[in-house]
Amino acid sequence: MEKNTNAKVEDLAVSTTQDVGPLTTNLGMPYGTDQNSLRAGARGPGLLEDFVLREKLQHFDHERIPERIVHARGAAAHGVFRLYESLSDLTRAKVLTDTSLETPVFLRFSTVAGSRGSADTARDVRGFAVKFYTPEGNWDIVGNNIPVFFIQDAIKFPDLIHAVKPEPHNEIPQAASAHDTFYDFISLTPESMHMMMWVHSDRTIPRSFSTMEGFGVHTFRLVNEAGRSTLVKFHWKPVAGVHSLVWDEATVIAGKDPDFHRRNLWEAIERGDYPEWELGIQTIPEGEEGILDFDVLDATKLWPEEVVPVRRVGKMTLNRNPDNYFSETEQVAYNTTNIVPGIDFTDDPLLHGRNFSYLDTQLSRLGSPNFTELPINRPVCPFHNMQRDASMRHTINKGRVSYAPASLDGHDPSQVTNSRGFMSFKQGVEGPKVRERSATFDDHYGQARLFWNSMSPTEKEHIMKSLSFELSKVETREVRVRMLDHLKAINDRLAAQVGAAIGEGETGVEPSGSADSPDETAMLADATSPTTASAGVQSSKALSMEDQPATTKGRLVAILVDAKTEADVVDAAKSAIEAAGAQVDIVGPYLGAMGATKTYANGSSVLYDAVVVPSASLASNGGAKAWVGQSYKHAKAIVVLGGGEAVLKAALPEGASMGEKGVVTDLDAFVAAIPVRHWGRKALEQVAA
Ligand code: HDE
Repeated sequence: MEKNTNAKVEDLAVSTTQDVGPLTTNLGMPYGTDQNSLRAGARGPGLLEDFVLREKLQHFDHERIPERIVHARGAAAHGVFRLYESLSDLTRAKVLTDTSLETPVFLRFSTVAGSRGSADTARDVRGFAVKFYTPEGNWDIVGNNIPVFFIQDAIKFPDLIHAVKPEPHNEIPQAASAHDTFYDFISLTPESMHMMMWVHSDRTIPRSFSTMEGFGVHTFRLVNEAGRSTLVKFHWKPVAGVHSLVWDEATVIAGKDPDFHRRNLWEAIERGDYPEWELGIQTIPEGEEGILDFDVLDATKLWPEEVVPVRRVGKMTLNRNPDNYFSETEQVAYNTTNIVPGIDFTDDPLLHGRNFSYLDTQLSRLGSPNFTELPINRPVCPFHNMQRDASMRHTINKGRVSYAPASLDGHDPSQVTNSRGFMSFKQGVEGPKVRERSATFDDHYGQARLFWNSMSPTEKEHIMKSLSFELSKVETREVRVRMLDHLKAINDRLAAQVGAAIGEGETGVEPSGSADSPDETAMLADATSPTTASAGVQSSKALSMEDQPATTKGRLVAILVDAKTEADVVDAAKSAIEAAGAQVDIVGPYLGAMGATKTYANGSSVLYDAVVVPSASLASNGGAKAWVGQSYKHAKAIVVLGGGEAVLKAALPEGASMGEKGVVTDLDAFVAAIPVRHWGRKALEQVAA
C-alpha cells in the first residue's frame, strides 16, 4: 500500500474555518444557541432583529451555484503523477521532462447529459478531466473515455447538447439519449457516426471509473527546447484493465445505487486500493502526418495504434479523497487553455471553440474572474501579473504598481518578456477568410467501420441491442429510417438486425436481441466492412475491450449465506478471494447472520462481480436463487462449494448450469474467473432475473 505523499495539494485544501467547538457567526461572534429563533414570547412572532437567523438563512439561500451545462454529475479525487523517463527530445514542459517531480493531480470523472442528481450508470460518455499542478502552472487534459467526438466544429456543440438534453417542452428524458431530438440531430450529422459506434458499445456503461480508459481526443503539440514540434494524442491506460457493465445491470443499478461509480472510487481510495493509469502518448513529428490518410485536425478520427503505437510515459495514482465535495469537486474549473510551456494546440476547430468556452463557462458558474484563486484551482507555483480587483478577490496586492512595463517599487521593465515563458508555436497561416469545413474532414464512415470490425461477436451483439433499444424509443419514423441509412453505410448485418428490431425488417432477418448468446458463426461471416480513413487498418485490437489485461484488484464478490451455511467454507472462500486483491461482502437473510454485512433485501447481484454459493440449503432461499440467476445471466463467475450445485439446479433452467463457462467448483479457478465476463452461456432467455 502506498503512502499518501500528496502534501502540496493537501495544503491547498486546508480549511480556514474551525470545524469543531462552539458555534459562531461568519465573523466569529459566539452565539448562545441556534436551536431557536428570536421571538416575542415562546409562542409569539419572529423578530427582524434576529441577525443570527438572517445570516444563516441568507447563506443557505445562496448555497447553490449553476450546475455545469454539461458534465454536471461528477466525482473526483486527488493523486500524483510520476514520469518514467524524460521526454526532453519532444517537449520542454517540466512535468514531462523532470523525472524527480511528483506532480499533484486532481481528476474529475463525469457523465455528460444528466443533471447533478442523475444516476452514475446512465449510458453516456464519461468525462476524464485531469489537472496537473506543475511547477510552471496548471496543465489540464480535459478528456473523455472515448477517443473521438460527435462533431468536428465547436459551433455545432450547443446543437448537439440541446438535442441530447431532456426535451425542452417537458424535460423528459433525464440522462438518456434514447429520444427523438437526439436522433433527429444525429441522423442529420453523419460526422457523428464513428462516435455513435462507441456510444452504443459497452464503453458508455463502465464497471467503475478505475476500469475506464481516458483520452485527450484532440491532436495537441509538444514543443522541445529547440522549438521542434511533434503532434501528440494523449491516452490514459487503466492498470486495472478495461471493464464494463451490461445494459441490464446498468439500468438496475441506476435504481439500486445511483452512486455506484462514485461510491466505488471513494471506497477504493479509503481502503488504500489506489486506482492507477499510465499516461500514453502517440506522436508524429510535425510534417510527417501524411502517414495517416485522414486529417489529424479532425476530432472524429483516432490514430490506429497499429500505425502509431502508444508509448507509456508515466503513471497517475489517485490516493486521496476530497475533503469537501462542493469546495473541490464542484468548484474545480478545468480549462483546455490551461497548458504549460512545451505543450501547445493544433488548429483542430473543435479545440479552438473549447478554448473560448471553458473560461467563459467558469465565469458563469463561479461568478468571478477570481475563480483561479479558489484553493482547488490555484497553482502550486508562484504567480504574478497585473490583473487586479473584481468580486471576491482574495489576493492582497501590495504597492502602487498594477501595470507593466513599470520601473517603480523595484519592478524591472525588461521583465515584460521572458525567454523561458510560453510562446505559441510559430506556424505559417494563410488562406481566405471562409466559413467552410475542409474537404479532408469528409470521410464519416471509414472509422465507424474500423470500430465495428474490431469488435468481438459479443461486443457487436451489444452494439446492435443498444441501437435497437434506443431507436425503438424514437417516435418519429423518418428519424428511425434516417438512422438505418447511416447504419447501412457502416455494416449490412448491423443495419439489417437493428432494422428488424424497429419494424423496418427484411424478410428472414431476426431482430438483434432475440437471443442472448450471439450466433458467433453468423457474426464472423460478415466480420469486416472495408475501412477508409484508417491508414489501411481493417481491424484494431486496441478498440475491443475483450482480451485486454484484467485484474481482480478492486472487484467485489458476494458470498451468499443462510443459517445452515458452514463457517469454514465461507472463511476459506473469503481468504482466497481477498488474497487475490478482491473485496468480499457476506450476504445473508439479515444483518449479522453468519457475519453478513449485506442482506438479500438491501443488496443485489448487479452490484457485484462474482458470487460464491457455499451451501445446498440456499436452494430454498428465493433471494439467493434470484442472485444466482442474475449472476449467470450477466456472465459473471460463480463458484459452487459444499453442495451448492443444488442451488444452481433450482435457480437455472434445464441445460444451463454446471460446466458452463465461468461456473466452477474450485476456488483457484474461481479467482481467475472473477475479472472477466463469461459470454456465450446457454438458455439465457429462460433465466428469470
Ligand atoms: Fe467540454 N465543456 N466542450 N468537451 N468538457 C465543459 O466546461 C465544450 C468536449 C469535457 O469535470 C464545460 O467547466 C465545447 C470534448 C469534460 O469539470 C463547457 C465543446 C471533450 C468536461 C464545455 C466541448 C470535452 C467538459 C461545461 C465543443 C473531450 C467536464 C462545464 C467544442 C475531449 C470538466 C465546464 C469537469 C465541460 C464546452 C467538447 C470534455 C461548457 C464548446 C471534445 C471532461 O465549457
